Amino acid sequence: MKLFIYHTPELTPVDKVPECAIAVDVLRATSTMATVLAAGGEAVQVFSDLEQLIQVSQSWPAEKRLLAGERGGAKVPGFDLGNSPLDCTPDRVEGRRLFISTTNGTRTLQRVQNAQTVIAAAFINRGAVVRYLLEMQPQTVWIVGSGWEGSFSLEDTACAGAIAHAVVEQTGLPTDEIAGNDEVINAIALYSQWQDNLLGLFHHASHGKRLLRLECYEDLKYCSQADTLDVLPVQKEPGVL
Ligand code: 3SL
Repeated sequence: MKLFIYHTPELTPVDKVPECAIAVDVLRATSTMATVLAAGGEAVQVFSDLEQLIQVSQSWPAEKRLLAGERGGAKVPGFDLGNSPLDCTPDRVEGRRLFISTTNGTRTLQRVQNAQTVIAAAFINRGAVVRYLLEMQPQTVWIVGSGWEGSFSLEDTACAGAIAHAVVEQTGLPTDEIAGNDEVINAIALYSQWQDNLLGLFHHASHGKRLLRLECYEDLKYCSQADTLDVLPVQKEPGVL
């Protein structure tokens, strides 16, 4: 198995498709998706465009759908939910499909949707993702951070590093054998430095600071927990997990 880490979706090669692509948007899209599915959501369907989301969701029974929209960290007016994983309680999401559009995370999933297997990962479900990799042994794995509007974000690269770190540890293989690009070495180093204080890392991250200004401290705290949900959000059809 070779792992390749890309800090943003824009950095992924355009002429290749990996066997397995893992989209990461720790703050907060992939954390929210994992939470919805762990809470009994029927599925999560992702959109980059809000108008398209509204149109497609209308073909779904009203009592079986939830519309989640975030722009700039804030809830889109008129939508049921923003992008806080803490709003995705079982009583709210069970049996319902979440139609979601966020600034960066949903774009990452769309960018890699042609891979044979597409997974959404965050710190909270890192263990389930690593277990999948070790069981299925895909040859080529891309771990793609969402960043913020095309630029690097600390928390996504640290999460990519957390996945790579666990693969190295649990296979016992040398890092150089697992690493398909230099970003893997770099991301493992970042994660290793902060693994005991992920919430502290989020306080340094520009998007962490943005969310703190929006009074989302509890979201940061929730998303900084590692391996709390045993859920593997895997794509069933393009754009649907
Ligand atoms: O960029 C995204 O996709 C979102 O996760 C951003 S936010 O955390 O909802 O602000």
